[in-house]
Amino acid sequence: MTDHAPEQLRTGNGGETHQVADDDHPVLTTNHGTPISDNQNQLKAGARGPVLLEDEVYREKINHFDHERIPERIVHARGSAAHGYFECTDSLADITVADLFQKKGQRTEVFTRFSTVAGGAGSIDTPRDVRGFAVKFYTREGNWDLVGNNIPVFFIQDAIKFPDLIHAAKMEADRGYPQAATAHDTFWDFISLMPESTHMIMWAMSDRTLPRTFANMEGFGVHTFRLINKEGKSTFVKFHWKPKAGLASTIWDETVKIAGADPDFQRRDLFERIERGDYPEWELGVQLFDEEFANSQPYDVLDATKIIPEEVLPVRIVGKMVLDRYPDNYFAETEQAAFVPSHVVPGIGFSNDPLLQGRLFSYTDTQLSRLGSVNFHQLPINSAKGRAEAAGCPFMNQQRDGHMQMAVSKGRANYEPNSLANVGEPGGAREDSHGGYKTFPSEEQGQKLRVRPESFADHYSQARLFFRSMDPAEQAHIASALVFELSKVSLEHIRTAMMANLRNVDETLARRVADGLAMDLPKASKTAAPVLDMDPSPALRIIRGPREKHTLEGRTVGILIADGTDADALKTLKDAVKKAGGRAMTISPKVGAVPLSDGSTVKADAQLFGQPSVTVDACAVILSGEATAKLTKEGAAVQWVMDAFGHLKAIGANDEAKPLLGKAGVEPDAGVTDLADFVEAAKKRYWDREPSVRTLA
Ligand code: HDE
Repeated sequence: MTDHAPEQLRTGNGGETHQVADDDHPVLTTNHGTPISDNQNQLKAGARGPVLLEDEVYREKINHFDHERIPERIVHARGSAAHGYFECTDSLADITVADLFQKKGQRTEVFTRFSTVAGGAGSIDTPRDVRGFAVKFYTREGNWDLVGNNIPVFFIQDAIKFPDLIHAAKMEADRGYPQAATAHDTFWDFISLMPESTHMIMWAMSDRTLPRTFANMEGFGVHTFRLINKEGKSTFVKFHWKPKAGLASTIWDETVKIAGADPDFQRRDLFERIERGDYPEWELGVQLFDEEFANSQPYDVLDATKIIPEEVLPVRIVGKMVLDRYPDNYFAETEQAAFVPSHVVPGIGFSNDPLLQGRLFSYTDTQLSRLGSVNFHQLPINSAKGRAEAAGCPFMNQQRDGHMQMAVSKGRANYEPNSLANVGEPGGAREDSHGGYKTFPSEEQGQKLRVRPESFADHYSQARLFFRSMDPAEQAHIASALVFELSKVSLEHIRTAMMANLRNVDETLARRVADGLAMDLPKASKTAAPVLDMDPSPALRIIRGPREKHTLEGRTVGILIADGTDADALKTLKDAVKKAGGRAMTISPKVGAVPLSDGSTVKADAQLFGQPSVTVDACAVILSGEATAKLTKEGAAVQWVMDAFGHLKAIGANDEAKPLLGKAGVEPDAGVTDLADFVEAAKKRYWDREPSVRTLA
């Protein structure tokens, strides 16, 4: 043995390649910088001997690996994020001193994380769930975290109920399921006993919780915040994000199938959009109001279960956000990002909303157990970018030490006031009574009480407002979602209690759901305040609403091809899709090389069995007669077309392919076209088709 070359000994008998450092490959080192001579074998006492404890190279490597996972977020565990910028498009300098809103054209870096709420980090992208919409603005005056959702209201009014809500929503305590789903007893038990959640339930059962992609979602700050100007005047504000790509959702059946076909559907979409330069973009809007307006509304603006309808108070657009860079490393950035709503900057303040006030404590606390250190602000993704006059020095204070301290603070002075710190040393930092953060000095007085204000008592008027503002197709989706979710509730009394609450929202809704469940309607539950008939707000619609966009921009057209597909027809269609701003994806039973009619071959972008039509926005079929005959006997091809029809998508086909459409049960309507009319037709879904393909409640 001893006369073997050392290389052979190291790589063992598997013949693995032993790669060594050279001019192109730097030397591998331990975390402490020691060069490593062998990354293939543990240190042993003899070639076949026991492993030695002194092997620091192995111990460091495995020790680090053992701790590669950190506790996932207790809520919003599954998330995807991107970097980008915010640009001020309309100055708010008269309303706030916040640096990012001062000048038109001024840009501020952002990091934005989207998430689901209930599922674990490894769960699917597309459950029926609220989506988190958290934006970290790295302003020159510190970081501002606007930690919102894609729904403008919340389930509860007081933060003390949050652990109860989340325990009820997540998998059940004894059986450990269902994952990422609200269709189970404990969720509906809690909801049925918390009438304040009814408005949010209308949103949760609507298409809002089935967004097509992140780029198709609105975002909301939810709470009332304050903006504060130079004179110290406060203006109340609600924040809105409006997607440039327009609002778009999926059909429930489609969502369920996406979950199986591609659990990472939305994460992949975000990555691929950015890769191809199709950057997701939102406008930032504000609803600005004063105390007088607040007092004139039939609800309390401090109650996070209420909206201010856009028709009552328009949204003023003040900026835009563009996400143009995917993180380099998922863990370092997306996972370690810490969003903290109490992180605001001069010019932005809080209202007394008891849900917001409770959040101001929770988020820093949660980072301590998740990221494990009071120094979580030093991680690059969380680190402030620094004040304009001290670029490169993101924070300055006398705080010291703690787990994972990254900074090497110089000087003796770690207290303030002091007379010892030299210029430039953090110990020399002092307060700024002019430019420093100032809390708005609102007048507060009253007894110390645990009480809900009377003005929070109306739990149904806005639930009714939401339901009655919906398009008939959306109302049918809400009723059907309630039937589905309540049909998964096994305890009769929970369903009955829910139905009693629904009667206060809208009698027709309650009747439709009761019919769908084949149950009698119970008596309506008692309300704590009269239920009002507020004016409907069409701005709340997705379907046939003001923000449903008919476009191919940012959307994908799947083109089913096979051996013998007409080369000209394929080229013409691909060009037309591209010209309309869309992405053409060829899908074929075999991907490697598809021979076309003119003798050329083309590589398909995806294989039929792995790319069901739920993953694309519109479907074209270009097949030869021979291929059509084969594919009418191929379940995946028939299902591809059948699902496209059932999910109300446009379907375009050449004449030879039409038998496949016939086999899939496609009936003629405005969305079923020849190839020539297809691109125009592909810009929308065909809601009128729905009653012919499924029975809705
Ligand atoms: Fe959160 N929430 N939340 N939440 N929340 C967290 O913080 C909490 C609420 C929201 O991408 C946690 O870092 C309480 C409303 C988003 O990392 C935790 C209450 C809204 C994210 C927490 C609420 C949100 C979180 C878990 C009741 C919309 C993900 C991990 C008062 C306005 C941010 C973490 C990201 C995350 C607490 C309610 C949005 C436990 C106590 C309302 C988008 O601190």
